[in-house]
Amino acid sequence: MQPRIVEVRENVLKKNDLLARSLRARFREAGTSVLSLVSSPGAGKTTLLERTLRELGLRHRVAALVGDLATDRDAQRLARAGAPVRQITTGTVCHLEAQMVADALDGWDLTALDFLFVENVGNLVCPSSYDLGEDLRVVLLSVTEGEDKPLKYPTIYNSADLALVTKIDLAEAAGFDREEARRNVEDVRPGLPMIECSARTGQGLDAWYRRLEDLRASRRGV
Ligand SMILES: Nc1nc2c(ncn2[C@@H]2O[C@H](COP(=O)(O)OP(=O)(O)OP(=O)(O)O)[C@@H](O)[C@H]2O)c(=O)[nH]1
Ligand SMILES: [Mg+2]
Repeated sequence: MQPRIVEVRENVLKKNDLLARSLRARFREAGTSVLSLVSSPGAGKTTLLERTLRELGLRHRVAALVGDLATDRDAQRLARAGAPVRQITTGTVCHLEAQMVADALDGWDLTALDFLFVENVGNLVCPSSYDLGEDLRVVLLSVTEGEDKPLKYPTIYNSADLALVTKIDLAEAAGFDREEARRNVEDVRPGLPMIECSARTGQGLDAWYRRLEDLRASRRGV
């Protein structure tokens, strides 16, 4: 039985990869920069996005998709920023798949969007295997989770393009060792860019916005 299970899994992933590829082509053609956010539950994805949609939304046309097993609570929070937002409810599935993103985009004019943010289900394991057609995959590590998470969940770091150390305002209270966290990320994914930030105080968000502007500029070929 074992080889058969592997076969089915490979087919599912292959199907996802093909769909992700066509999504990526669609985003490129429309000129939309797409970022996905992955992290353990509660690392601060929605809080960062609430602020990003509000602040980046002053200069760019922004929207978001958000995945959760249940409820549209995150979508409601994000919608308060005034941007178009859709919730993807996955039921028992612990990650987003390209098909779910494609379905959620139904009826949206991508050419009217500069940035699309996709908040994945809070999970450090499953989302790593599923390409969503994004330009940039951002992994969040909050200071309250412990510095060892990159060592314990390397695949998500290997699939990411940028790491955000979030809730940096709590670093001292949590006894968070920044250098150790940096070393651990470097061990599993040498050269992965890292930004320390707080969506609460705004610390470090200038570097986050600069990265987003750079992504946009590279899309326009500037
Ligand atoms: N002090 C502090 N708290 C934060 C910060 N960002 C988020 N939080 C808090 O952390 C908790 C979880 O934040 P969320 O933004 O809901 O986290 P999430 O990653 O979207 O969670 P899931 O969608 O459930 O995976 C909330 O109570 C936030 O107020 C931050 O920068 N500083
Ligand atoms: Mg959330």
